[in-house]
Amino acid sequence: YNGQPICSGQTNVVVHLFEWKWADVASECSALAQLGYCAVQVSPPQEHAVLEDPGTGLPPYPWWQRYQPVSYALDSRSGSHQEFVNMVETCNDVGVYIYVDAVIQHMTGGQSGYGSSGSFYDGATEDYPGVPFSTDDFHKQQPDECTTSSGEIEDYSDAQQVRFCRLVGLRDLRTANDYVRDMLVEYLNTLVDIGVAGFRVDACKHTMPEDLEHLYTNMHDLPTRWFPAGSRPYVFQEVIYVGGDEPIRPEHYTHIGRVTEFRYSANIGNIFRGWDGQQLSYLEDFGEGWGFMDGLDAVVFIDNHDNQRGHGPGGDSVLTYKDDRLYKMATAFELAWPYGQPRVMSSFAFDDTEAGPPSDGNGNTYDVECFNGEWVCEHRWHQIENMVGFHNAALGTGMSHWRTISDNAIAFGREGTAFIVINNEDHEVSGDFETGMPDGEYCDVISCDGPTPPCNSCGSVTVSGGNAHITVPNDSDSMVAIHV
Ligand code: QV4
Repeated sequence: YNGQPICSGQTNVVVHLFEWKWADVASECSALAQLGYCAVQVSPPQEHAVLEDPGTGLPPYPWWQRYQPVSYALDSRSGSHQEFVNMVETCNDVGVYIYVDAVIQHMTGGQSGYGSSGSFYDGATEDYPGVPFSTDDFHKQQPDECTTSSGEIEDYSDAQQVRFCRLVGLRDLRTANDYVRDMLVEYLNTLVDIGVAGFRVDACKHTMPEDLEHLYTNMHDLPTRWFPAGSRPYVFQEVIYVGGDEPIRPEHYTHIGRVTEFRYSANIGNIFRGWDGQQLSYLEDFGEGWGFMDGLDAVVFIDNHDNQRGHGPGGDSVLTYKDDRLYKMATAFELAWPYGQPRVMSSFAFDDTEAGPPSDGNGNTYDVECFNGEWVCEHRWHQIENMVGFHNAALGTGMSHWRTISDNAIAFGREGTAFIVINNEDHEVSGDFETGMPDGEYCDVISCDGPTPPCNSCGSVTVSGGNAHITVPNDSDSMVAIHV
């Protein structure tokens, strides 16, 4: 395992097109290629529970029904098997790869019904004929497995419970069992053979690292139709850690794949909000300097589909599209800063934290139409999409030319490839900056369409002797960014 994301060309930026249908992802891929995105994280593609009536006070067809697998048929709220294949092929052909959200640690909650592909299931008796899995394939309340009387995870400071009891009632697979492993490997390999290049693996904290390692090492090489012979699927793992004395740490998983760095998300929210005594100047050593994992092991993000809506721990400070000005600044920082593999969130608008994506009364998801008030498409916000170009131009260089202008205004460069000023003060900032950039004129990618002059009715920066005079207003963007 080498931790290198599978991307085509000089980029490593992932966009999570949360709850998009496969046909809409396919249509988006040529634009994503143009903008320099590496890959799309898609919602779980396997057959899932269909929760028309999930319980009192809950909306029909919540987004999280997709985290309750019924079988590994590729037939979900996002579309059919054939639509999934079409998406992977279309995107691979333009060099934008698909990373699948793999839900492999559990099946459904305790209800029974029919899944999105029509398979019957009964969570109460742990019967999933669509796989098939039956009760022997699930952890039991016994001394070497789940030790709580409820059968639930009750205490995250007890690693045994976290691995062998149920996460919010979800039927907990015996992932050390050969048959269970075979079924999971078969699912993953079906995806790899279609051309899926990577995986976001769900709920890894709840599975032993050796069980995950078995799955990863038994995956096929990526198909040579698109990838060099011998290419291995890319893996990053969801292990939430935001501090405290939990015994299970991200570092227990970094030898087998990258891991999501949730401390990044929680702390960047505090910094930009100015909570907890935080300020922008403290970003100077953001990353390992803050006790985060090695940046080469980390996947970083401002928000994810859970913490943007209060699911999972540590979400209070998290910035979302709802805080648009701070969100643009934080995402620009994420894409400008050389720590971790960046992921950009693309949300649907919500008030109800449990509600599913924009859809009709039968839970059929609507086609994506960016900026229509329902599909937020942060990844197409001008300031964010242009920072993907900045990120890629600077990829492989270190941070340089740091300058603390004031507590909440900072500037830094990327060893002569790029330079950014971020102003989170309540007034304009202005100054002469040593940028390290080659002399010449650059267009500000925050206000312009691209980096190359002429900068028609947008900001331009002239570098002379490596220095530039830059003024950054306190407005809805509050940034200036240039790159080669
Ligand atoms: C309820 C009760 C339980 C009870 C159970 C009875 O709360 O106490 O035992 O009924 O059956 C939904 C409901 C939840 C319900 C459960 C089972 O919200 O109330 O339990 O279904 O019916 C998503 C959502 C969950 C959702 C789940 C399955 O966030 O709310 O649960 O999907 O539909 C921890 C983990 C971390 C996890 C994070 C949310 O360490 O791994 O919590 N994050 C990932 C995903 C997340 C997903 C899951 C894991 C599960 O990112 O989206 O949970 O696949 O931190």
